[in-house]
Amino acid sequence: MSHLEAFLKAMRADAALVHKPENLRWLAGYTGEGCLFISANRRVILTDFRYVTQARVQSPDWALEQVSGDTGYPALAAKLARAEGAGRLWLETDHLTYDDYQGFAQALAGVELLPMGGVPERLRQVKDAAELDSIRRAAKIASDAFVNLLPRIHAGMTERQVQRMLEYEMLELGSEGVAFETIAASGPNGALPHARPSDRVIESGELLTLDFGATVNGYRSDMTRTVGFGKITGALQDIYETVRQAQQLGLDALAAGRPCSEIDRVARDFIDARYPEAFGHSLGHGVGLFIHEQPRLSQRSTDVLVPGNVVTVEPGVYIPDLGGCRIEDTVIITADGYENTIAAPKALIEL
Ligand SMILES: [Mn+2]
Repeated sequence: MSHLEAFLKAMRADAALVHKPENLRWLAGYTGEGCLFISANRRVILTDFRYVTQARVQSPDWALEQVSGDTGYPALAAKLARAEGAGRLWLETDHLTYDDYQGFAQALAGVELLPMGGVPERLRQVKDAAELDSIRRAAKIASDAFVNLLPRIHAGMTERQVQRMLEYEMLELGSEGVAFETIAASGPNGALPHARPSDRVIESGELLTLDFGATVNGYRSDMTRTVGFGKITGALQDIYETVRQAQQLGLDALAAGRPCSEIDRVARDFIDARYPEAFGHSLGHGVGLFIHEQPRLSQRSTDVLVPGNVVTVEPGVYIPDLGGCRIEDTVIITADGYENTIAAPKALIEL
């Protein structure tokens, strides 16, 4: 079943307006601006002059409606909904601004507007073969870029210098861009899970956490490695070893049919016993066209893993003023376990 067929089935007889760029790509293969009108009988790309040719090439099976000075998106959507006799229209209320929503509500007076409620998000959880192939390629690019980077970085460089070299390497290896803003956190900055790279000079005896990803056909990879500079001893060495073991325990726990909350629990209990309060985020998340997708490996998740899920496993330990460590792979859930898309080593590297 194509993505569009699965979506139509989930929407039953209702019509939908789709705005998230990633969902435009997922449903129509279209990467320009605008939105989609989808009903049982019609699939239409609504866009402006700049994207008309692109839409025709990328989505030849879709009709096109062009906005103009007098006719904006709400008026076009209303015209299509009326022509289809749509009584109900699903909208991505978790994406539209309040003003956008008001505009559609006004133009679509008489049509019942419903929140799409995560329907595409639920359907995107299971990736097809082409999607898995793109994610594998994005993962290999990031992993290879990291391995290529190692002999070229050393104490005395800044976080930003390392970030630039890593991103350049991913682009050279074929990434369309970065999957998200690269994190490069050295020394005490490592205690901030989402530290922005700074001009801080990395010193010998410190850890550096690099969290980064590549993009292929819009699909992302996500990985984290923490590396040492000079000799890593004492508390930092213990932290690294704890995170490395917790990550392996999390990976070992992955299995189709297993609740996501259980996977999180296995890694969390191991860390909590050694570093209470030091692992304050969830173990992992789905990855695809968005860097953060369903399912989540977290205590609150009610999801159960199924083959075709793509999730990260990324425990961390963060100690204020001292530093931190996180290790992350992107993995594909299979019928008999998992496939790790990231090949880069995880033993402590001392550069
Ligand atoms: Mn991640």
